[in-house]
Amino acid sequence: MFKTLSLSARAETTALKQPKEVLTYSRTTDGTWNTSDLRDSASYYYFPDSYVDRNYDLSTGFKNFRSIPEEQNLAHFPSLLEAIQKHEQQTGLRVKADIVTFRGIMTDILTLPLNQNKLLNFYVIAFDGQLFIKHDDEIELSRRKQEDSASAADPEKHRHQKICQYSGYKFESLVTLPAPWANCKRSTIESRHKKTVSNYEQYISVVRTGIGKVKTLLAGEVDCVWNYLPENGGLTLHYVELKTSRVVENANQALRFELKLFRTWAQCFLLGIKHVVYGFRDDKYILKDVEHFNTEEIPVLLKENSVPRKGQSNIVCVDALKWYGAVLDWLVKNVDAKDESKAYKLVFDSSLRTFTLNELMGGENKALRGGELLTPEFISWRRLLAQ
Ligand code: 0WD
Ligand code: CA
Repeated sequence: MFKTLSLSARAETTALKQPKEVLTYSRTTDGTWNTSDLRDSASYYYFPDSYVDRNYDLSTGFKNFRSIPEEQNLAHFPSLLEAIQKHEQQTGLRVKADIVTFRGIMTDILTLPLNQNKLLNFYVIAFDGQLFIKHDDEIELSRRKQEDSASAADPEKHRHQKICQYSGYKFESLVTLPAPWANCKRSTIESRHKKTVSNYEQYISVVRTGIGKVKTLLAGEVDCVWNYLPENGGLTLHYVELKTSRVVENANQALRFELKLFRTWAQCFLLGIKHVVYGFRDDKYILKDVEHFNTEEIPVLLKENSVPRKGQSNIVCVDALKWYGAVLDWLVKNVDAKDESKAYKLVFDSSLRTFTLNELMGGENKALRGGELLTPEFISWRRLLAQ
């Protein structure tokens, strides 16, 4: 089987569901996953405006960065499925969704109309009436290695790129606290700039949401909490996405920033995250400014406040949503959620400007159902639940 969807496809309506957090889980400082639903592993935003005058250097500590190896930093299905299973064991019900996947995959699809050079490669399988989608990790890893070795040819540039990457994590560790402000010691707050930076810890929120008739269950990394976490309901409205960017000084940089802001909007919109905080650094990695955006105001900013784009129209978020709606609709129509004998590759090829869905004929189906995506534990659990 071979099906295609043109990049010009748009859904007629984009009826949206308010995202609702179902569960959370986390990656700990040693890189292991804690799939018990522990909200206390979240960190909290605290960075008063006046702290900007302190001219923090976001490259400080670069040499001591505790950086998780790339092979361990892939979107990890076994831990997601374990967390879902624990949640279902508590409720006694299967989570309702047509598609279960990581938010990053959906961000790639949603932003595709404005990022058409991107190559996308995902696996899709149906299990227990739901579709599960994951990255092709091999392609993802080799793409990253290639990018890295290409830039390694110019050591200075390579170092700059590495420090820029680091500065994002440094910014996170500078503006967050391990607990709400009132529960932190003054010394914890004031020594944050000296802390060793690590990207091992992650807090993942799993959210039920959807577009049109398609219901999704998306797992995404959340950076921190804005103020406090309510007992129940509206949790994602209290989350923050942290970003860093170079200070914007000319029209070209403004254009690039708009595209970044668009991608950030997509990322936050999908999980229902309300707050975005950008740290702006100069070429010497000094933090010059910190700006807060409400996710819902970003589409208005992009539409009305846009820098002229050469021969291109403004960034229209609702158009991207119509595309996203069309893709999900097409997927659930073309993959039979009850047919567990098949596996598919979902590929976007920029030269053809189409998505293709190919049925895989090799050993992929067996591998994906034997640990590469589904785990034996999760399969047994769902069989038990269905009885
Ligand atoms: O390529 C990787 N290493 C990826 C890892 C790609 C996509 C996801 N992931 C992992 C994440 O680390 C997390 O454990 O999957 C899980 C869920 O992620 P998600 O929320 O679906 O991923 P996404 O929305 O793409 O990115 C969220 C964060 C990033 O934050 P920023 O502020 O940079 O968007 O996941 C991390 C990163 O912290 N992340 C990556 N880290 C290193 N290399 C990468 C990457 N290529 N992609 C995402
Ligand atoms: Ca972030």
